[in-house]
Amino acid sequence: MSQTTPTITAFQSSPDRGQGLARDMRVRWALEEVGLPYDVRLVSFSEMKQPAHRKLHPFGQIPTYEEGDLTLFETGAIILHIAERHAGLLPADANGRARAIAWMFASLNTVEPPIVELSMAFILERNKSWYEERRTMLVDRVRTRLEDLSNRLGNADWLDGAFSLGDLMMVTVLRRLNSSGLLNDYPSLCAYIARAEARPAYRRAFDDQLAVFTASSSQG
Ligand code: GTB
Repeated sequence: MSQTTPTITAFQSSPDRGQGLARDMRVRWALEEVGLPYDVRLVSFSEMKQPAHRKLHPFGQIPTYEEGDLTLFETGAIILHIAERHAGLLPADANGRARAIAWMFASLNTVEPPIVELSMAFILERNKSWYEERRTMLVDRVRTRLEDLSNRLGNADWLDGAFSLGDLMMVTVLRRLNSSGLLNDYPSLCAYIARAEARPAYRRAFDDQLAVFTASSSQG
């Protein structure tokens, strides 16, 4: 069966300055894990809101995924699509697959929301008089998730047996806390992230998105 080379979209100039925190990183990493070559179309913030891009992504965001006559948005859907068609991100047995998918949803629905809320509060509310009080509450919510995740991971390498799309998504979610210092209290989670970042597929994806940022910043 011939495989159409997929095209994803990514920020022309990522606000994270190439730290691999924008969500195209997840898709790049998944594609690298399964060994599928891909093209990248870079879009500016204004292009993202134009009708042409909104046809691909109703909310005017990145990443999108185009493969033949299929267009997808939402990183969870994109990564599941890749994992279902190519070996490397899901276990062979049906129950193991279901559990790996549950971990992917847990990363997106249970762990990511409080992390995003904390970072959005910093971006949008840090000059408000009540910010410190709100931050304390948001940090507590994040810590609750980190504590529970750390307890479940224990000394294991990955969340449920072999590395899966659940780990891939969870690690990209946790990395958003890098600059907060909150991860430092959870050595097993730090080791988990480091283990994932040492994977050759992760390195290739990271280097590729960094090269995009480096090129965009050298163009002034
Ligand atoms: N739920 C969607 C998915 O998983 O695909 C969320 C997609 C999304 O949030 N896309 C963001 C976007 O396009 C980019 S990744 N934003 C532009 C807009 O909404 O107008 C979010 C992101 C952006 C920047 C950083 N950073 O600088 O650290 C981190 C994460």
